[in-house]
Amino acid sequence: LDITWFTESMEARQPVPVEERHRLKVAPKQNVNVNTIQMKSYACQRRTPLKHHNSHLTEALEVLSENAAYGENEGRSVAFRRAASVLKALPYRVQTMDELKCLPCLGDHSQRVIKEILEDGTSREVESMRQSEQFQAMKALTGIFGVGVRTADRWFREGLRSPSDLIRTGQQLNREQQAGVLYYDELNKPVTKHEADLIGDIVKEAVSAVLPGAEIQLMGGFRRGKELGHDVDFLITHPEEGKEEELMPKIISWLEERDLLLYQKTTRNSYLEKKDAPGRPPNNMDRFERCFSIFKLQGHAETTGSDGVRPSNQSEASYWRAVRVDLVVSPYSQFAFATLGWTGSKLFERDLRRWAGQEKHMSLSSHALYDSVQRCYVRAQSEEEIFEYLGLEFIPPCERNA
Ligand code: DCT
Ligand code: MG
Repeated sequence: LDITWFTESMEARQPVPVEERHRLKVAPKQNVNVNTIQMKSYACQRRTPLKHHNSHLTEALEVLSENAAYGENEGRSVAFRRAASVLKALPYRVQTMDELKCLPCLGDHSQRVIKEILEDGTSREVESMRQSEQFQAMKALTGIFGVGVRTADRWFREGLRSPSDLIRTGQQLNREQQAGVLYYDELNKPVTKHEADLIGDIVKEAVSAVLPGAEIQLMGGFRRGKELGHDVDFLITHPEEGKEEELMPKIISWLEERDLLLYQKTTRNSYLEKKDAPGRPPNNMDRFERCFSIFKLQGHAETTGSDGVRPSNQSEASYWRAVRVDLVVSPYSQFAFATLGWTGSKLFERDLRRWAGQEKHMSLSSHALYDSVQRCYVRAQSEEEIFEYLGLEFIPPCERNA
């Protein structure tokens, strides 16, 4: 999870859109069995596989989205992300602009860029953005654990461009950012599924040592079938409600005693149903007991250096790498909501909450679902039940890659 993120309040204030069913003719030459497909406008209504047919277009749109985020223009950033997401859900590779006519979420700017790529193979606007000093510096600086867009932008205006500039000029850094700079290269190297599984084994051992019977689940991108991620997310619970309270400090002590942590910051559970009234402005940050950490993953045949080779001065036994790990503890009664909320993708989650609010007059969080019409909380034991309450077809995790 990115620990610095944006608020959704602007979007939540927008008027309720009329849901449209967009029909699209599929070009017959592309070997798609159905001759019409429906593209729904909310990401949580669509099946979005991990591997899709339009990465040449979506990567460009995601650069535009990233750049808008660097400029703190969240609305614009989400708009480009939505456009990319629609293309990810298409069952074929787009070849002509005609095929896009009836698709939702494709604004003028996105269409312009898509047209350029279809005609010239590349978008000049996107390429020059990607090469720009500002884009590259913002990418490098926000790539530091603990650094958000605002801080990165301030540093950029002060002439700083990279983590080494921060060290050179002796910038004041908080504890998180110090760890971020120290382990910068490691943390920017993708985590493999294999490494995620190794960490999963360690977390399982820790959890079962301090609380027998506790359950642990791999979340985030790896639950959606990704082979690489920027971190590893775990959700922990216990079938006897209440047993999970104050579990995190015990897990952390177990890990620290074994020298398995390079950094950790634990926050306590601050969710109270009565206090966190559903009328509050939507905030996508949940309040579970959680730990943002950096694991010290000990040497293993596949945990190699950034060039794919284990550093020659380190034997297998002494080699280790730094990996970002998020641990979250949920009470059993909230586990289904926590599972849904921590599976992602971010856009899928965002649209689930938007769907709940705008189409169903409900308020969804990683803790609960509140029905504003009936004025009551809706309880659920599984993700399937939550989709059903929301009037949505169940989408399995591997198709939530919006
Ligand atoms: N999440 C969310 N809204 C956010 C950030 C996160 O709903 N603004 C949820 C969805 C995914 C989950 O938390 C974990 O977050 P990340 O680790 O940032 O995402 P990921 O999908 O696991 O991506 P990666 O593979 O890069 O870790
Ligand atoms: Mg993740």
